[in-house]
Amino acid sequence: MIQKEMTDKLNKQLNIELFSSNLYLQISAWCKGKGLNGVSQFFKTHSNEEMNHMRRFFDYLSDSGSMPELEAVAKPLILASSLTELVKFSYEHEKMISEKINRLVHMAISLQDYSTFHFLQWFVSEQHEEEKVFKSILDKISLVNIEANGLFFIDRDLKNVTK
Ligand code: OFO
Repeated sequence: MIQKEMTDKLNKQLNIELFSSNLYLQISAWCKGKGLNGVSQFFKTHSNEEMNHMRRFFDYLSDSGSMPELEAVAKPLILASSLTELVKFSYEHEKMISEKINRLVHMAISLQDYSTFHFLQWFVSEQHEEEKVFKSILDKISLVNIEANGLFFIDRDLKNVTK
């Protein structure tokens, strides 16, 4: 049985993952509206991954005898007006998530909850990968002239990106 303090925080993270899934799904629609079908597909796939993250928290809580609690999800706001800004925005979002996962890890250690500590290790690696993916897209964008043909190449490239 997980301690209440830890359960509350895991449940909070479950709902943040749900928000992340909606955020990336909304971003995929934003991209499609601008004709960026490859980028749109990339973000749709990413949205599915976030939903899987949510389910991991859901199952862990449930399997540990705690009640997962789904909450109302905030409307996702996209604070970007170009592809570069959009990827930076997503990168910042992932860095924020990594910080939250790290705080959960700290809490699990301080409560001597080694089961939760072990569960969270997957997320520590996952966040490392996600930050790497968004950083690598930003690096690619900086290599091409995004205002000219670069947008076409980035769109084509992202269609095939999987983590
Ligand atoms: Fe983007 O990894 Fe979950 O939130």
